[in-house]
Order: sequence, then structure tokens, then C-alpha cells
Amino acid sequence: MQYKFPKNFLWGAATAAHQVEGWNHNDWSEWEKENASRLAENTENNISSYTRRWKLPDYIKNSYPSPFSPENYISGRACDHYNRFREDFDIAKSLGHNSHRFSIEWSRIEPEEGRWDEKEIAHYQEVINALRERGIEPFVTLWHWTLPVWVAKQGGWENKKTIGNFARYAEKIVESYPEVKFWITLNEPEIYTMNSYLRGKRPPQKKSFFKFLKVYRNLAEAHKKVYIIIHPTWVSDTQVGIAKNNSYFEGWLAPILNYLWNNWFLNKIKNHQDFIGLNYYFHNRIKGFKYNQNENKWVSDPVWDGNFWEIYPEGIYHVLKDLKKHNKPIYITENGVADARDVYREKFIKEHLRWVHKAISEGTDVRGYFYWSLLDNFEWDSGFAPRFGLVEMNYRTMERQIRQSAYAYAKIARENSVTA
Ligand code: IFM
Repeated sequence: MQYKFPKNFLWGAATAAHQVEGWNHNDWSEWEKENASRLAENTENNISSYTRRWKLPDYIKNSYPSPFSPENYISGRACDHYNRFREDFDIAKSLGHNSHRFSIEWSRIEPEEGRWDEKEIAHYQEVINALRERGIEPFVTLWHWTLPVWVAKQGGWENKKTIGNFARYAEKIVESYPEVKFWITLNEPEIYTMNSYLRGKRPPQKKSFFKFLKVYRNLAEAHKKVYIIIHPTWVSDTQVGIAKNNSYFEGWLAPILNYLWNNWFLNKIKNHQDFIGLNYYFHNRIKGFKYNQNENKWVSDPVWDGNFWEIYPEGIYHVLKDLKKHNKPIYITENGVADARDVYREKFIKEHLRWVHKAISEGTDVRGYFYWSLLDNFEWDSGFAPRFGLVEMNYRTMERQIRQSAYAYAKIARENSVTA
């Protein structure tokens, strides 16, 4: 069956500054130095329990950097995308992408409070130009989880002052690149807040429900402030949104979780967004008082890559249908799988797109799809082990190798249709 997508549909991939650029200095790079050994040890311990259940595949044992070594958890030069962005965009172009999502690193632009680094502003201008020259539409994220060290020292998003500082940085950026049409203010505010303030797993590793709520609200305020700055001062067709990670919930708690996790933030900013960015990865079936009672039917062996996430393509359809009530265009700003062997990726993409198509055919206004990610990259506290890329990274040589699934996705992009 062939599923045709609407005219002018955007096809691309996404990245984030800290995960690909290399040599960033921010709250994460500081945290990595202090936590790399602990993370390596934890992996060693967890893996032994995994291996009791599943035979540890050789590709993990032999991967570089090893998930059991501290260097895996230091972003370091990452993919050196800061220097190789042109090469990477050549690849994206050769794969038929007509759009690309990336983020600007606040700590490069404003390394000290109130001091703009003009060299870095010029750098991102080159990045934007490089995309435009290749006929690729930029979607620019202003904040993808990392903070300048000086902001973190002032309390990060717990401190209301950060809202003003972020707005000033955003104004500087938006003013610098008036040709950008699509701005994403924040990436996954709910995942950030949960991991950093509720579970206490990621910087600044706090565990407080009160702080969690405070940060979540401050992020919503920050978004609204930036929206007001961008509108109506700048070019009238500028579009502003966030990238929201929504899950498909099932079971008796689904309505409550759907409201709290999927819609609370969107309702809070409802008069301050032109589009909704959806990052879809998760399905969560609740049985009794147990979460994640998912059947994992889609794959029979674990797609290891360090996460054991269930693959549930149908979920994207339900999440999209739910978002329809907000009456905004939707861009799928992330959807992807960590699959080093590239066994599942092609089918993963096709199946998700089939469900996206169904949502569109039933009236949901979806206008683009960004696969996560263009390249394998630094997956936060899991380090380099999970391989999400359409393009495989050799972290020893920095060589890029296009995966077979990337060609399958290229065909979809070029034909503006999926055969599944
Ligand atoms: O790598 C992350 C990204 O930074 C945010 N969304 C989910 C991706 C995969 O975990």
C-alpha cells in the first residue's frame, strides 16, 4: 500500500548542539566530568543483570567508546559537528531532506552574563546559510537542555531570573537571524524537569516535587515571554512552538496522565504557540498500580543500545489525534530508535509514518517529520552507546557512514510517500 503525504510536507532529521557539536562548556560538560566514572560502573552492574536475561551482543562489547568506560560519558568532541556541519548537511541533502532541526548552544553565545560572543553568532549564521544553500529549511531550537555555567550557578531554571536571561538571549538570537521561519523555544520541558528535578538523575540532580513544579512553571513562563518577543516584531510568517514529548497512555489512569503529562504544558501556553512540535517515543500501559505494562510485541529481541524502550508505532496515531484539539499545525520534531545494527530502523520509520498518515487522513494537520537523529550522538547520561543515527559515527576516526535505513528514508522523502 502506498501512503501519499500532503504537498509541501517537510522531511528531515534533528540534532541538538550538546549531543553533536563537541567541546561545549556548560552545566552538562561540568557534570560529565564528575559523573562519568559512576555512570560507567552503573552500566557494568546493570549489564550483568541484563546479560542474565539476554546474551550481550558482541557489537556492544566491542563498541567504541565502550559503555563500561568513563570516556563514553564525556561528550568531548562528540561528532565534531561544530566543524563538520557542511559535510553533514551535504549528507542530509543527498538523502533528500528538505528541512533540518538543530539547536543553538546558549553557553557559546553568552559565555558570561551579558557578554555576547559575536564569533559564535557568526558561526550559527554560517550553519543557517549552509542549510539554506542546500535548500533545507532550518528549524532552530533555542534551548535543548544545557545551560551556561553562570546560569546554572544562579540556580538554573529554579531561579526566576533565568526567565529574563533566557528571553534576552532569545531576543539576541532571533534578531540576529531574521530569515529563520521556525523557532522551537524549548525541547521537552517535561523530560528535562522529570529527570533533573524529580528523579534527580541529570544535572542539577535535585529530587523535589516542589522544585519540579517550580521549574516546569518557569519554563512555561520563559516560552511565553519569548513568544511575545518574537511576535509581532519579527517577520510575520515566523512560527514559534515547543518540542513536546507526549506518550500514549492506556489503562485506568490514562485520562489523568494524558492531562498532566501531555496537555498541561500545552494548555498553559495555548495562546502563545503557532505550532506544536511532537517528540514521540513512548507508550505506557498502566495495569493496577504498575506502569509500563507493555507487551513489547514489535521486536522479539532487545534493541539494546542501552535503553530497552518498547517500539509502539500505533501510539503516534493516538497522540496525534489527541493533539488535534489544540487546533495548531503539528510537526513531528523527533521520532527515532537506537539500533546500532540497523535491523529495525527502516521498519520503525515506515510503521510510524503509516500511523502518521492515518492521523492526517482523519483530519490532523501534520506538516513535517524529523527523524531523531541525523547522526549517532551523545545520548546524555547513556553516553555514546545508543545509536539513533541515520548515519553511523565512527568515534575513533569521525568518519560518517550512511546506514541502509537512511536510504529507505531518503526514498520516502523524495517520493513524499511511504510504501508499507
Ligand atoms: O537524544 C534525545 C533528545 O535529546 C531528546 N529527545 C529524546 C532523544 C532520545 O533519547
